[in-house]
Amino acid sequence: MTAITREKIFVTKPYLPPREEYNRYVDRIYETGHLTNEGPLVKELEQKLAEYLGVKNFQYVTNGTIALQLALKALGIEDGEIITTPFSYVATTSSILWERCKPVFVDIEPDNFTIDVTKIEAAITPKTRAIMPVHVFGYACDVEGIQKIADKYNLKVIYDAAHAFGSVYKGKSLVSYGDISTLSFHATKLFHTVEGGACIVKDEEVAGKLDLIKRFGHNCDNHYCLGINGKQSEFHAAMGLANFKHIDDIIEKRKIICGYYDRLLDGRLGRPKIQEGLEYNRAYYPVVFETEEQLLRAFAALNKEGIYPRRYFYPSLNNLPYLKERKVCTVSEDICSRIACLPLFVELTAEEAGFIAEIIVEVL
Ligand code: T4K
Repeated sequence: MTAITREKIFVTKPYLPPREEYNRYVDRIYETGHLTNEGPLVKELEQKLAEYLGVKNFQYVTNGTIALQLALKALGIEDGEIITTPFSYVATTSSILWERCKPVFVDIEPDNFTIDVTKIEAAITPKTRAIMPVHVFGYACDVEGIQKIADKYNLKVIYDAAHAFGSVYKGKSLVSYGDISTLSFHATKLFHTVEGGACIVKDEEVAGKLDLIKRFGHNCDNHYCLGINGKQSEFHAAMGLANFKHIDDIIEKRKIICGYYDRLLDGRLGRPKIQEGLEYNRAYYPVVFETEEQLLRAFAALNKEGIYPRRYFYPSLNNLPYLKERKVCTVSEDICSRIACLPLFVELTAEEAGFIAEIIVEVL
């Protein structure tokens, strides 16, 4: 194995646009003095992203967590049970708890780690208000199956689509499904605005409510309802606009790196199955080891070389220590103990991907 001297390699490295392109947007902020509160760059970014995703009622907000909280509030869900997945980043569960609702975990299906639609109905009670599935890693939930259940029981569907930017399912952006879909534009995401998020809202009236509550619930001196500050700044929008120009290139480069891993790992590790009809965005490169012990050995070997993959996601969220009730989710707990995401970012070279794969193969 060839040891190469290199900088540390983390699970991701945020894409940064050419400085002069970002500066051009920042110059506009300096010219107008409009820094936040629905400024022109926020509006321009909203319009561009809505067009790119082919959606209406696109609202750019502070981050992907507040997007989930705003979604619950805008749909009038202030208590009750929310059916959700245990296999996600903690924000999915914590946003539910923060809004004083109860997360009810339904296990995942082992093929692509999204909520197991066949187990949802059994979890519905008279207190169930909504389903909050996650298009985890950018893979598609069974959107048709989930909608059928939601219609049957009159439930709202909020997709945590934090990872789904750029994934297209059956010709439509994955974020166009559900009553509301939320996105994260955090620095670690394939498209980012440093911090940021969005809500894509189906119903016009709900969209109006969300728009109002994300800016304190008032228009000038007229106060209509309880609100919060979920607005986004012009500087964040500037980064988004500068990055947006490169989005196709970013996705293309990630595809190439995933291709290297696919070839070099050659089916030696478990990989999620891409659903028929899904054009996958390559938001992450998850791999499933045979055992947790094998994963830990691979991590030790990689860390020794300054390479830091991440245990996305661990632990299974049904085991969060601050939950009042424990529910067993066998599949999620098993996957969480054995899954990791390998480094994936535009600047990762073929040589580096090769080195990472080589270390893993040697451990296996
Ligand atoms: N729903 C889902 C399904 C989500 O995955 C997330 C967030 C949310 C909701 C909530 O969205 P936001 O409110 O965050 O918009 C990261 C992100 O902070 C988080 O946004 C993301 N999901 C989650 C999956 O990953 P950490 O704790 O792994 O971040 P951190 O700081 O350890 O970063 C990972 C690596 O990236 C670092 O080791 C180095 C590199 N890095 C990171 C940052 C922030 C850089 O090179 N530069 C940077 O600026 O959570």
